[in-house]
Amino acid sequence: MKTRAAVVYEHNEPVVVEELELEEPKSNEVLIRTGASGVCHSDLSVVTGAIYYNDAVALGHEGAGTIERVGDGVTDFCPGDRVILSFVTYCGTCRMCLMDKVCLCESYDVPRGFQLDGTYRLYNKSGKPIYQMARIATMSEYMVVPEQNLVKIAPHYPLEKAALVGCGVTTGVGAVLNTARVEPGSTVAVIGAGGVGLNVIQGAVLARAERIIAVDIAAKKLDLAKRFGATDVVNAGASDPIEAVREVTAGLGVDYAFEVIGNPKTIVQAYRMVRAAGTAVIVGMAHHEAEVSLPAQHLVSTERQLIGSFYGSCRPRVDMPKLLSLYEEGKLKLDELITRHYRLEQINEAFADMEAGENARGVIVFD
Ligand code: PAD
Ligand code: ZN
Ligand code: ZN
Repeated sequence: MKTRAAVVYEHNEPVVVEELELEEPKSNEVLIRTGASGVCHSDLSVVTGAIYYNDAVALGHEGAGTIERVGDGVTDFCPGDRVILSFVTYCGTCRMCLMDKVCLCESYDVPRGFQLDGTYRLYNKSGKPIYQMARIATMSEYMVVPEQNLVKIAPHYPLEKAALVGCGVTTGVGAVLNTARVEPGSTVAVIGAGGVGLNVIQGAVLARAERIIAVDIAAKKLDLAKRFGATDVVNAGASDPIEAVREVTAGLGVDYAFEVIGNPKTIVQAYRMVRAAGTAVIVGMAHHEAEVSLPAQHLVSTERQLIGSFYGSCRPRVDMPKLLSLYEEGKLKLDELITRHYRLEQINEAFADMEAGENARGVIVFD
């Protein structure tokens, strides 16, 4: 069958929206009609090569849709089911899965652009095979994906809201509640109040943090940060964010600093913002070859912790339905995250708006 998708052929060139041939689902795979796809900075990082695929790739990893058809052996899903796409595949039986670290599943050495049998489902008009970002590619009208990447949701949730739970919301809230396990009364700094950072802020609200200091260089993002629960804001373009955070915390530094940009400079800032025995949590995905340099003795003598958080250390089928329930109860903001809707053909405009700091989240909607 045919599908229109957003494809990266060359790094730092405009993304190509074109019709591709999509193969039918094989065993344990499912065909999805995409409802909506959020535009995350990780998609832009695939365009720039910061997140690296060695050949053409169909973009998108934050989406939700409706099941059209299922392949052989699929028993948990039926046509008509609404699902969120998770961007990790997990077996449920390996050591990491049994330790509840399903995002770090050790069972698959097939690179993430392929399906689990090591083959492609997408081909362009000249017959060239196209990878699927994170095995899913949500910026496509239709997708064939492993059933393990699906999270069934109640049918009444709007797909454009559910899509955001596929990455930004789960990553941000999960970094606070699952990875760092922030305690009530903590002081928290969040560097980067974009689509993911705003969710770190609302995660800190859910964790009942006492102070939540948002740091960004865009005034618009700092206004949004306040709406999402920041108690203090720092414009890093106008003042030194490390000093500003120290001022708010009586010279001590914060208990937790979250870096949500993916920049080695701000990763070091996060480390320097925490108090002794505090924790810097790195959420931003830096360029795949970037390195950070930290004061080695200081790390020991202050017992600071530096930890990474991938996909909010989530368990997709446990955490995503819970996040939607919190939304329904009015405890989690999803409507306010969506600044603008785009058609798939406007993907390059959506990336330009992201780089200009225009949106909390842009969302691509399909018919
Ligand atoms: P975004 O572009 O929506 O937000 C980034 C924010 O950082 C913007 O508000 C910028 O204004 C701000 N910013 C940029 N430079 C600075 C600076 N020097 N100081 C302060 N603020 C600055 O991106 P996003 O929220 O979609 O993604 C953020 C990062 O998170 C990005 O690296 C993405 O790849 C990563 C990510 N990680 C995971 C994961 O599993 N860890 C999942 C999803 C996204
Ligand atoms: Zn993402
Ligand atoms: Zn596993």
